[in-house]
Amino acid sequence: MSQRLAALLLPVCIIGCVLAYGQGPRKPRPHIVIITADDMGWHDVGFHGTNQIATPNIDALAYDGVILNRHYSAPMCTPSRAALMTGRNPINVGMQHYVIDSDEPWGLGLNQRIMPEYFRDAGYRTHMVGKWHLGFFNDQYIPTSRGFDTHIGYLGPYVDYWSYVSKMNSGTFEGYDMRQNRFVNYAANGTYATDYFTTAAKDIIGQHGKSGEPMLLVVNHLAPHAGNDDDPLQAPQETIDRFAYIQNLDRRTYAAMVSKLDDSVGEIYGALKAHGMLDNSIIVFLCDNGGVTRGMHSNTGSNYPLRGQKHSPWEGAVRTAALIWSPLLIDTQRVSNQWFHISDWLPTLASAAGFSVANSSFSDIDGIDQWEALAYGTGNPRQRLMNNLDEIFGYTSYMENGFKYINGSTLNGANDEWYGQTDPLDRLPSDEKYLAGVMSTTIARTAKLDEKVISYLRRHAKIDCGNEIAHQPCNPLRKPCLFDIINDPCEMHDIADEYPRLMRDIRRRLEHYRLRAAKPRNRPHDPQADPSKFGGIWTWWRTDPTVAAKQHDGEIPPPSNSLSKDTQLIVIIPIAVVGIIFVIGTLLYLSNKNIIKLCRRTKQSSTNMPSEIPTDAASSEGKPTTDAAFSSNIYVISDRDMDR
Ligand SMILES: [Ca+2]
Repeated sequence: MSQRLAALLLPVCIIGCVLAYGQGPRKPRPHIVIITADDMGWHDVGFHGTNQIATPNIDALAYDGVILNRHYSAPMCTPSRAALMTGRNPINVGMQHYVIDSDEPWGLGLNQRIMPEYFRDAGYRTHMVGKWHLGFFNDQYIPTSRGFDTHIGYLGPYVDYWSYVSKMNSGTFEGYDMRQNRFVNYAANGTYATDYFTTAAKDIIGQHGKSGEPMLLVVNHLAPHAGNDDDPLQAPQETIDRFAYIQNLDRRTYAAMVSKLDDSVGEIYGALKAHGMLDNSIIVFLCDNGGVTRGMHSNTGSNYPLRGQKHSPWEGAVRTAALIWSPLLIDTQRVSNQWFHISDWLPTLASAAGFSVANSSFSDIDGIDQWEALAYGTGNPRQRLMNNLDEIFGYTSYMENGFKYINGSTLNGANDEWYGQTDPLDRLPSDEKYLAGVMSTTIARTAKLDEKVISYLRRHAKIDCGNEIAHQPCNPLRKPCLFDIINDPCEMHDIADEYPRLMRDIRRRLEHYRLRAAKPRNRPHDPQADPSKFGGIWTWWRTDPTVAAKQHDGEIPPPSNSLSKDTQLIVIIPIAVVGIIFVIGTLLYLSNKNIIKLCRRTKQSSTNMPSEIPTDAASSEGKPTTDAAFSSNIYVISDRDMDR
C-alpha cells in the first residue's frame, strides 16, 4: 500500500519541484524613477548632437540605457501629464485642450485611475516631487488624494524658481504655490527650485533605502520652464557664468537651468547607488513637450531642426527627448526607433513591475505595453500616434505607419516655422571636451562607457536635415498636409497630393477618434480662486468637487472666455467699428437703389449657386477645409492662451 502511494506521489513531487525551480524565489519589484523636464527642447540635450549645452549625466544615462528617438508627448503640459498618469490619450479623458491655469476650477476627472494608484495596489510606496498641474480647485484633485503617499512640490503650471510665487490672470492673481503633502511648504522659499526638488528626491530615496518595499518616484522638475513673465529665466549666477560662450543672454541662462537639471539626474542616480537600490531600478527621463523658442513663456529652448515648438502640431512640439535606463534591460547602449507615446509608460512600467493594467477593471488604457520591445530590442508594437485633436483650437496632428498628418494649426500658424538655430558666433566646446565631460560622470564610470560607443550612438541619435529647402511647403491652415516622417523628420515636403487614398483613410480614422473623444473639461477663470482671499496662497477654493464636474457635461467653453480683458478690448473694438461702418454703408447703398429690384436679382442669381459645399480635404480653393477630423474653427486667442 505504501509503495503504491509512493508511486502515486512521486510524479506529483517531480512536477512540483520542476515548477518551483522554474519560478525561483520571487524577485522584488523594481524601483521606478521618472524624471520629467518641463518645456525642454529636442536640441537641448547633448546626446542629440549639440555641444552648446552640456548635459553629461542625462547623456551618460542615455548611452548606457536606450535612447528613445521616437518618443512622443502631447504638445503641452497638462495633456502630457494626464497621458503619463492615466495611460490614456488626452482626447479620451477630456484633457486635450490647452492647460489648467491656477484660477480655473477643473482638473483630471476623478473617475480616472492614475499611475500611483495602480502601483500602490501592487505594493509600491508612491512619491511625487515637483509639478502636478492636473487640477487643485478641490482637494480631492491633489496628488496625495490620488494615490501618491507624498508630494513635495507645486500644484499649478509654474512658479518663481526662488520665491515659489506664481502669477496668473495677467499678473492680477499672485500667490505662493509650494506644498508638502496637503500643507503649505514655507521652508522651500529662497532655495533654487531644481536644488530643492533634487534634495527632496534624494531624501525620499534615502528614507526608503532598504525598506524592502518597491518605490515609485515621479520627479517633475520645474526646469527649464520659464518662471513668471516679469522674470522668466532664472539660474544661479555661477552656473550662468559657465556658459559665457553663449552670446544670447537668455539662452545662456537657459543653458544654466538645463545644466542644473542635468546635475539633478546625476544626483538622483548617485542616491539610488548609495542606498543599494540601483541594481533593481528603472530610470526614465522624458520631456513633457518641446521647447518654447519664442512667444509667451519662451525659455529660448530649441527643437532645431524639428519644425515648430511647444503648443503646435509639429514635431518640435511632440517629438521629445527621452531615455530609459535599467539593469533589467537586456539590450542596451542603443538608439531605439520604435514609436513610443507618453501614454505607453503606465502599461510599460507596470509590465516591468510584473503586473498588468490592461486586465484591471479600468481597462480603457490607450497606452501600449512596450516593456518587452524595450528590454530585448524586439519589434515595434506601436504604429499609430494621436498627437492631438483639438476642436477648439482647430487642429489635428496624427501619425500612422510613418506618415504624419496635420490639419489646422495653433495661434493662426504663429509656431509653424523652424526655430532655435545655434548662433554661429557661439564658440562651442569641442567634441573632445564633450566626451571628456560625459566620461567624467559617476554614471559613465559606473557603466564603464566607451568613447567609441558614445560617438556611435550620438551620430545615430542626431537628426540632420541638412540645408534642404522645402520644395512642397505645407500650410495646414489652407489644407491638410502629409509627411513621410521617417525620411522627412523636419516636415519640409508635403506629399498629401501624392496619397489621396491614404488621406481619405486617415481622415476616416480621425473621424472615429473624434467621435470617441471626451468633451474638453476646461472651465473659465474663477475670481474666487484669488490667493489674496487665502492669505496669499494658491489653494483649493471649492469644497464640492462635483460642482465643476457637473458643469462640464455638454459644454465646451467658448474660446473668448480665455481672452484677457486687454485682448478682448483690442479684438472687440475694431470689430464693433467695422460692423458699424458696414451697416451704415449698406443702408447708404440700399437707399440709392431700388430695393425691390435688388431682391429680385438676388433671388434669380441664387438659383445658379452650387447645391453642395465642397468637403474634400484637397480643396483647391485654398480655403480652410471642412475636414472630417474637426470643424476647422480657427479661433483668435490671446497671450493668456499661450502655453504654460
Ligand atoms: Ca511643459
